Amino acid sequence: MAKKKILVLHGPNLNLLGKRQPEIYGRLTLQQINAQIRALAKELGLNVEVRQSNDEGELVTWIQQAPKEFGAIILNPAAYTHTSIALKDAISAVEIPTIEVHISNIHKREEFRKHSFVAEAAVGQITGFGAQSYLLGLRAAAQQL
Ligand code: CA2
Repeated sequence: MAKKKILVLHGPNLNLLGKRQPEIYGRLTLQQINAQIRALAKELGLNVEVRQSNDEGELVTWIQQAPKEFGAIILNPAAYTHTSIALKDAISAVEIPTIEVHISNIHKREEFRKHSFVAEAAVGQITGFGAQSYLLGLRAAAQQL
């Protein structure tokens, strides 16, 4: 039977949510977003584990290890979206689906944010719906299990 557990990964600086730049990222803290993710997961009958790291290598390791325990990954790679071939390669190397999410619409911002290395390996990208992006990502991940 497919594993029902989903791993949600938040990348660098997302621990600062709610404290700075609310006009771009909203007023919810990471803890509040995580509470919304857990509430929806409960409603959908899914198990979720949520982690945040500022460290690219740690995110790579978590992605590599994910198939042992999880059926899908929801990833907001934050600034590593635009720089990290290591994350792209890790996502390509694991046999479970990864859904890329962003709070802001990366295509409506600075030029450098328009390219995502992660998108080249992810199943799809959800961008620009605020904290709802994670909830849409969870529904998409549920379909992938
Ligand atoms: O919109 C998103 O979710 C991003 O992944 C957020 C990243 C950004 O580099 C991506 O281009 C788009 C930035 C996360 C940093 O979040 C902060 C939150 C509050 C204060 C400062 C940074």
